[in-house]
Amino acid sequence: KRDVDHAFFGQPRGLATLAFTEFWERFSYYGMRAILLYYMIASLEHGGLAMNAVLAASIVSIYGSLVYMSSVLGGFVADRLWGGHRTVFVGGIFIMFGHIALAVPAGVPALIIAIILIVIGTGMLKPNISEMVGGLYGKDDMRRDSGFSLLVMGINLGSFLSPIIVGWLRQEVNYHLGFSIAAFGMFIGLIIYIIDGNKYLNKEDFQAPDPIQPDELRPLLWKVAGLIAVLVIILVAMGVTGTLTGDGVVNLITMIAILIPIWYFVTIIRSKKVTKIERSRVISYIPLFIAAVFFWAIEEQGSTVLALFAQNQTQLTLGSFHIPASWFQSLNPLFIVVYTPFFAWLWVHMGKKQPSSPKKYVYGLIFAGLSYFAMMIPVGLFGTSARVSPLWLVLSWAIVEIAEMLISPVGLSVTTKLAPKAFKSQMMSMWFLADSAAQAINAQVVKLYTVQTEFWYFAGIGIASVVLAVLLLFITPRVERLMAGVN
Ligand code: LEU
Repeated sequence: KRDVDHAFFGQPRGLATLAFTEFWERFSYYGMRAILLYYMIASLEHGGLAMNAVLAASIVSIYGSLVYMSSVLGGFVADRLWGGHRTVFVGGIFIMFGHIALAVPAGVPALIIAIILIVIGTGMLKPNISEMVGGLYGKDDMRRDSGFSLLVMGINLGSFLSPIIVGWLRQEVNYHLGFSIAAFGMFIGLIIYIIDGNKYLNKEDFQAPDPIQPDELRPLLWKVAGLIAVLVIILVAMGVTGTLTGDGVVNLITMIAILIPIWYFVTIIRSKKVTKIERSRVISYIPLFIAAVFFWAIEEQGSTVLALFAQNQTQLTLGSFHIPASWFQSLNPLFIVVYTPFFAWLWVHMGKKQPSSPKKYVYGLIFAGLSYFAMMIPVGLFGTSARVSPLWLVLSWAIVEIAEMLISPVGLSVTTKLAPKAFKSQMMSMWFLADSAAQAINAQVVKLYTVQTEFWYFAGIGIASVVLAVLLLFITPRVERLMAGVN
């Protein structure tokens, strides 16, 4: 009999199933995202929607914010209704139909439907894939960290390949063929998931770990009804006051994305189910959360601000070859794939002498700031009307991805370690909520970005990041104490 528990690079065979599904999901997400901004701002005769660039960048940000905000919903459905297996499957179907909506040339209505479907679908799929990967390993299984590294490799291989393929197709044919390849990617992911899933996934993933009890149903429905009522009242009020515009909705979502994590923190810290030490750990997580928000804000601007820079201010012709601007989106995952083995080696090599998690965050914020300082150089040297070498963008991404290595895997692991027993999945959501809040803030911040303000835009955000790093460094000893034994 084959040893299913060690069949994939010495890892459980289920890891391959989950990593491949996630590969295709990220392929579709980042492929679509690589051309979405360009689709919105391209003129009608070039097959676009002829939107203003700032509004388009704002919408891309708010879309990203919602995609990670909905992980809260996905966690709830898996924990309390369906279990992870079914939730992921249904999520994948939503995502696929979202991309199909964009594959048909139906303008803004199709865009809105696609965004809604992909937001719901990704929320159901992505956090539960991570959760199920964690579930493949026993508590003391030493393979756990390398299992997650392989998942990250899958994510980034998908994110790397898709802007190249999807971006090339949009350049050579049109946007809609690009979007349909994204749909096709998710379709392949689902097929693999169905064929393999039944055989190799944990039996526990086939039912909800904490199903809703009949007596909980009523209060829950009331809560949901209340939330919907509040939302409707707000929307009506916006309609009456004439603020129910694209911009108004963006502002509303920004506020919600900032309020949700605050509400989570308050609920967890005040809960009676949390012990004293656990509470101290959650408090130590607040500055780390803020730092993560700041880092993701810079990182996620790669697909808005830097994407605009790639299209408008970068030399894209190499002889007779025209580089699709969307190809720059592959730099982020490319550097992750290249750096990950080095950092894995580095932490093992440094062993106990390696910096604590808060210190790694400090260094991460400094590199994030440096990546924006790097963008000031070409703008300062050549002005904003010149087209500069693509290598400046390569340099900026090479630097920001060092930051990602210091914050993303570290943050994921410290989030789970600082989680109180009673709030494990909420803390997991918190990790995605950091990115969600970041992109919600970006939806506002990108409004300051114009070609005229560009130099100071990069300067301001870069300096802010370094200042935040210094502040975090100052309170690091206190944060470490609050972490109570976790490092
Ligand atoms: N680049 C990451 C991913 O696609 C972002 C996430 C951790 C918010 O998985």
